[in-house]
Amino acid sequence: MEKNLYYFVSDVHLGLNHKDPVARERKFASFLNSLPQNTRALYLLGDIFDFWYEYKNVIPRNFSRTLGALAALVDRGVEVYFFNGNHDIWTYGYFEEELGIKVLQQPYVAEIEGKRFCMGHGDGLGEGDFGYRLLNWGFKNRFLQWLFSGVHPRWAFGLAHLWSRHNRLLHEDNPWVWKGEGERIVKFANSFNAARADKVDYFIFGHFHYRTHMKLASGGEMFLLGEWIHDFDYLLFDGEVCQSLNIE
Ligand SMILES: [Mn+2]
Repeated sequence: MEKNLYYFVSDVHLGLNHKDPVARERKFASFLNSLPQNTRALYLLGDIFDFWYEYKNVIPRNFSRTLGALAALVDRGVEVYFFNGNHDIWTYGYFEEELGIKVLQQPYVAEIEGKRFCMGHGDGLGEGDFGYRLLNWGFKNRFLQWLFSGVHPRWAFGLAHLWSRHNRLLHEDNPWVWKGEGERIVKFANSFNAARADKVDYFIFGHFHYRTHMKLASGGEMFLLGEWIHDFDYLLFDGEVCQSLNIE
């Protein structure tokens, strides 16, 4: 019997003005279009869009091929799941209602082919980082969102792109270094597993733009996904093993 396939991808940052954004989107859309017939599910683990903001009757331009490919996957019976990343927090029903995608909240535990997965974008999990939490609270606050939705898109999108660029420059000035066991996400996964009887086999997160795989002290393994700005990374689970892969 043919195996069921499960794909995980994050941090495509569509729309980010880096090199050739149009070519990047086409590459992502053709990846989606190329998923084999035995694909059961696709998990989009956040920051697929560098900025997504939808209004009651309007969605952002530039992503037609991606949205079309996602709709086609849903229509052929693939389950598509979407986690909001810190760049695409602001989804208000379009993905569910028009595309048939299920929007999930992290940390989300799912049983897949007898293995237990814990998934999410990975931002803000674990303890600490007060500044980040405060910003995140503001971003997720319904009243502030309502105020923001009254800002003309010319200003709203202008502001968002400035913010995203600032984020990136910050990273470039002060290169981030993976701290291994000491990293907040690793501590989160370890305490998550230590606290439960039904242990998670695989923790899968995005956000860090750092592809890695590690065995956890508390049992289970963690995979962090890479990104689609310089590399084109994804993870495949075939019912038995998880593999980090990338497209040339
Ligand atoms: Mn992120």
